[in-house]
Amino acid sequence: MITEKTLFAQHVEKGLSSTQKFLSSMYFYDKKGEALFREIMNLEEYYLTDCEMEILRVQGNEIAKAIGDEPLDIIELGAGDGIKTKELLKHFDFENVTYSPIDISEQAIIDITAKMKEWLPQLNTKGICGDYFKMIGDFKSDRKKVILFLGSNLGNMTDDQARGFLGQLHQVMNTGDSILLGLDLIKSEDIVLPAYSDSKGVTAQFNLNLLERINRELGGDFDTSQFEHLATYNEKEGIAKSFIRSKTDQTVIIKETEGSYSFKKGELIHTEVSRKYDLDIIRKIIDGTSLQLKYQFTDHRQYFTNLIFTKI
Ligand code: AVI
Repeated sequence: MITEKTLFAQHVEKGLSSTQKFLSSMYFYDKKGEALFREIMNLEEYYLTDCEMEILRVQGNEIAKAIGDEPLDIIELGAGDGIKTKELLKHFDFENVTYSPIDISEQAIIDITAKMKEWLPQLNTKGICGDYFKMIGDFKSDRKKVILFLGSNLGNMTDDQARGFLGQLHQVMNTGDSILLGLDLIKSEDIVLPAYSDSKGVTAQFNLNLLERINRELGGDFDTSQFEHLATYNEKEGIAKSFIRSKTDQTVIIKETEGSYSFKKGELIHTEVSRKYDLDIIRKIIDGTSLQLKYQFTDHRQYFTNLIFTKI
């Protein structure tokens, strides 16, 4: 059986043996990483959460109307803490909707289901644990589906990965089903860069936790004080990138991969992309699917957008 641990070990082995070292941001989210991400979402500099919250709070009623008042199954991919989703769900007729958060983590589903039942007791909430596409494909209902993918989570994929993801998603949707996508918009460096390089150093801890996770789970001997967080942003392409930089020449041993990995002073491990969008970029990504952009909502500063696509 291939366990998550061996997949993680294989990934680390591949990423740290490459000429341009990399590790996937997918592995940020262990227990400590999830807690650090919650802290990031509360930072002044991390504008994304506030912007999307404003859209859902101020325009939630219009978004709900745009989605329609027929019986609906609202399915959320990677629901997080549910605070933003609650703002949207409030605007639906609870007699007519069900809410199903889907997550690979059982604990995440237990937590979000319990919270939603406490916040909106009249809403029929049924959490689902498993793989997004399989679970949506297996979802038995003859109602229209609305899939929520908020928080600019799509932005942690390359454009090719995002194309593949939305392509697969549209294949498990029926005609008339919709997606509500939350995306961070391209804007200037003075706004984006501090969001990924905050003054309290929480993002740095979040990034370096990846090395700590390798130490904890794979028997690595990273001295994390000898590495530092680096964030970059290229406004022209609209992509923020995170790296871990080695402060010195050093060698690290990882028991589980049975390997040793050398780092030169200044050498980078690429850990994350956080893509920022405009309508042209997102149109190119959905090109070739039968998803049609129907509505666009933005916050008052036009930093963030929530888009509704319908499968035609
Ligand atoms: C989850 N994701 C959309 C966040 C982002 O903005 O890329 C993760 C994150 N990375 C650093 N700060 C937040």
